[in-house]
Amino acid sequence: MGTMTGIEVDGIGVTVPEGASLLSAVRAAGGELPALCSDERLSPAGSCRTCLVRADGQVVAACVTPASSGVRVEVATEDLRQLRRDAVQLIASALPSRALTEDNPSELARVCRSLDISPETAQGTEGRGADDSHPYVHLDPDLCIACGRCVRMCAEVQGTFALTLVGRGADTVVAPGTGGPWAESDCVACGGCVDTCPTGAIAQPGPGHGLTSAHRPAAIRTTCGYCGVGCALDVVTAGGEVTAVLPARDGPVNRGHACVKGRFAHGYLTSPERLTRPLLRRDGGLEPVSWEEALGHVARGLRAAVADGGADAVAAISSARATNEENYLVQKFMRTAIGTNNVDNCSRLCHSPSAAGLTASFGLSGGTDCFDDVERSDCVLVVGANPVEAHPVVGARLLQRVLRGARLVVADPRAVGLALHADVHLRPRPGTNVALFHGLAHLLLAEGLADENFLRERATGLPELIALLDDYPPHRVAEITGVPAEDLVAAARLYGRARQPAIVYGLGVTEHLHGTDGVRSLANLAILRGAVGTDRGYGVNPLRGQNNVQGASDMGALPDLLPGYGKVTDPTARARAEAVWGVPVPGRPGLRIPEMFAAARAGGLRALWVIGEDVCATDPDSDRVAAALDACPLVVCNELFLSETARHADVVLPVTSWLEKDGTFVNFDRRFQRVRPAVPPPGEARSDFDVVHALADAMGTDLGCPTPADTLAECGQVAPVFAGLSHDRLDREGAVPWPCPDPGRPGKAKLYEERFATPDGRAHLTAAPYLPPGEQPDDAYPLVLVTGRRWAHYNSGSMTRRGGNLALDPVDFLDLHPDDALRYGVRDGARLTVESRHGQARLVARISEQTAPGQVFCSFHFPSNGVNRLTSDHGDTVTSCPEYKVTAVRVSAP
Ligand SMILES: Nc1nc2c(c(=O)[nH]1)N[C@H]1C(S)=C(S)[C@@H](COP(=O)(O)OP(=O)(O)OC[C@H]3O[C@@H](n4cnc5c(=O)[nH]c(N)nc54)[C@H](O)[C@@H]3O)O[C@H]1N2
Ligand SMILES: Nc1nc2c(c(=O)[nH]1)N[C@H]1C(S)=C(S)[C@@H](COP(=O)(O)OP(=O)(O)OC[C@H]3O[C@@H](n4cnc5c(=O)[nH]c(N)nc54)[C@H](O)[C@@H]3O)O[C@H]1N2
Ligand SMILES: [Mo]
Repeated sequence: MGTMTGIEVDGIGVTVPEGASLLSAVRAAGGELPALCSDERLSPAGSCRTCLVRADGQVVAACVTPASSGVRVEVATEDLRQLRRDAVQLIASALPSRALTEDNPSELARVCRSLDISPETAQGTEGRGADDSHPYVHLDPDLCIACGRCVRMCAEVQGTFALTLVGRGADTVVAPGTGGPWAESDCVACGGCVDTCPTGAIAQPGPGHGLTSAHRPAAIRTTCGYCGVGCALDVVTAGGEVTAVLPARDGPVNRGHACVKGRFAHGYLTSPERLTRPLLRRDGGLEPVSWEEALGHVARGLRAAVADGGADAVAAISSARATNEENYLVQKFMRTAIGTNNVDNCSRLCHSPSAAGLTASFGLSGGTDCFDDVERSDCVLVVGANPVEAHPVVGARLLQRVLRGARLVVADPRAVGLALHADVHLRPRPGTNVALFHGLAHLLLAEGLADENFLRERATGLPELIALLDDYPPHRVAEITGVPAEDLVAAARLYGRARQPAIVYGLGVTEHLHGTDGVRSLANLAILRGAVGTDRGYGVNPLRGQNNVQGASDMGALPDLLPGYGKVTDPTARARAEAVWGVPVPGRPGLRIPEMFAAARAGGLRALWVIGEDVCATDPDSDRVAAALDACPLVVCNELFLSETARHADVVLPVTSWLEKDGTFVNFDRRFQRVRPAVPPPGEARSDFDVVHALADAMGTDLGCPTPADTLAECGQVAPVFAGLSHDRLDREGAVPWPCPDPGRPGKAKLYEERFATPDGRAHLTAAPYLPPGEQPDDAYPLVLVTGRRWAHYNSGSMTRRGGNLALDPVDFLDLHPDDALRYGVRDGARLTVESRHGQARLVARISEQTAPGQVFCSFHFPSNGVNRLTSDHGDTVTSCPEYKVTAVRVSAP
């Protein structure tokens, strides 16, 4: 806690943090001041002169005057009131009358009402012309008061610098920096300008027009259901529909910020394509039926599958989009009602190598530090992650840290996002991370930058690693990775000499043939530096992907692990679950997702329940996934939409999404947060929670856990690391990280301060050699395709393609370097056929230097284009995570 300062406001003593402004001191003392150019999220501007007070006799703008010790502030005297009123009146008088209509929710209109400034004051003219080119952000320049809050929000919080003030004097207004219409600007629709604008000059169209996080009607607090950042959002509704989704200023991770998905991409809720009734396959087609009939069919099918092939002939893919409670219930259903460990989740496709690698190196399956700490680091190493697009609120916080002086090393083959701000940008060939990390480790040791005490007292494996690193001098690593030796040296020095370095990484590390080796050899760097489990750094932190992929795994929706990561092969862990569940738990690990498909194709898997994962679109080598589903006698799919997978199902069950359900999610830095229903489900859709219960009912079993709150409580009995968590506690405290064994004590945000959670209490260095990726280019397939994310769409795109985001990013591009465009005769914008050894896709060429020569990049957000027909079934040798990041392809333009 910082030092406090005592001051006096209208004769009453108040204490505020040192450095606070008079404005915040007055507000802390319960006083009200208009402050039209001020927002607590931004640096003060002091330009509007509406927050005038007297400090030790001088009239000053409270927002820019520091509350220095002992100062006497006058606020409520009549002359000051008049001065403030005059200032507001002057601003309001320049605006057209619509600025002050009676029910106007804008900050200016409210301030005018509180100061008894009549609506007739607004006498300004119209005529600057509106810009409604963008689906989510409309500009009405006639309402602009040039306070600059939007410009500062875009620069100081979001870091996009898309806005500027243009014109002179009274004609100054905000405009996109690129000059043209808003839709063609650099805006990434984070909604920051909309949320800070005090007049409604920048506002979202539709019923949420003019609502902001400062002034809104009653709202439901929930946690975003897109990516794993875990933004706290306030959902305003009317008549059972969402009016606006606003960023919560007290959100522990987002702190009043959000992105284009959480903030605006809720149009899918009311899409006419939403599933509202169960569907059953009859005579080849899917037909609407009652819940009773659908569930009866599934129950009979599951019984038949068990009768024909035993319990292991049934499998379930649980959903990282769904809540903890839903995932807990799914794995409990599979383990107790069916009697199999055949349950997995999309962590398999994503960060399973993180789970395996971090557990092997440090002991627990999660990031080592909390993001608030990572943000304090003086040198961040961002590896194979593109947070500016994939975790925008984290990307924005990292960018601000870098703009304020932290050093940044980015390791990514592409020149995107944070790479543009990096001190050193390492561009390894896709699939060569292990060599890259060993090269850095070699240099840390060679330059004497390792922490010898830490290595002696808290780590093992050093001699083996030293022996291995002999093979990774900079020139050899440069040959393997394509990264110049001097860049390696510069990066090793930045990371090695920093006071408190931090590592943040993504799928560019995990989605490889040797993804787990990648995670472990990256963890080596933090161990060598003693920058994990100490105050000398902030560890190794995966940017987990889905809203609840951490939680789905925490809850035991995994074939080898029970809730809380007890191994199914460990009799003690099983006994703990059995004591709570009252039935024996099978001791043999179940099938992983790719093994489920293989078993289905081979005829051994007789029923597959797919909950919220579009496996036919997002799993690799998708023609073979579809073949697996077609070979399986019963495929059941819980979905919001008729996804590619649902089209192959025998029964489709309509379910609710995050804005319609109750429970909890765990975000990327291990925080549990509440999810609350804001709108009712469409038609007959039910939550996955209710569907699992209803199916258990139809099978004649009772899973217990009648409510989500009871479910989390039961999970705490099975898994001691969650025993201190409950819905009540989260309702009171907001966010609580695990491990959290005790209801009376805080969870642990930073891990391993006393000891590592490995059996010997030490951090384990690995000495895994570099091995090449599973796919190599050749004459027939000369290019390396990397797949990943784009900012406006989310995974299969099932939600983001149904709403305004489609207008922001309407087609799927293949990025290729100008040299390759020339070599293969490809024009910008040409329709391309892309072929791999596994299949074919159709994309639109975009020529850019973001990708290196010989490499191409695309997303997988438009399943109909068939990107995952291209990707192979190679998987991480430890966890089977697909090698999505390396596929040899060729392109042709017809
Ligand atoms: N807008 C948006 N946000 C999302 C998602 C989305 O679909 N859209 N999905 C969510 C999910 S499920 C996840 S898991 C996360 C993923 O978030 P990220 O991990 O950030 O996502 P990606 O874009 O798949 O991959 C990250 C980077 O890895 C780089 N890369 C590829 N190969 C290599 C390599 O060999 N070495 C190195 N060093 N880098 C490499 C790629 O160029 C890419 O820029 O995002 C989440 N957030
Ligand atoms: N080529 C390539 N492919 C990839 C990747 C890559 O980098 N490259 N990344 C992989 C990664 S990291 C991941 S995580 C996967 C993601 O792949 P998926 O999990 O398949 O993708 P999503 O679109 O997030 O969600 C799947 C489905 O869940 C539905 N849904 C949403 N909310 C709910 C809910 O609450 N309940 C239920 N029952 N359904 C719901 C959506 O409508 C959607 O159809 O994709 C993988 N595929
Ligand atoms: Mo993911």
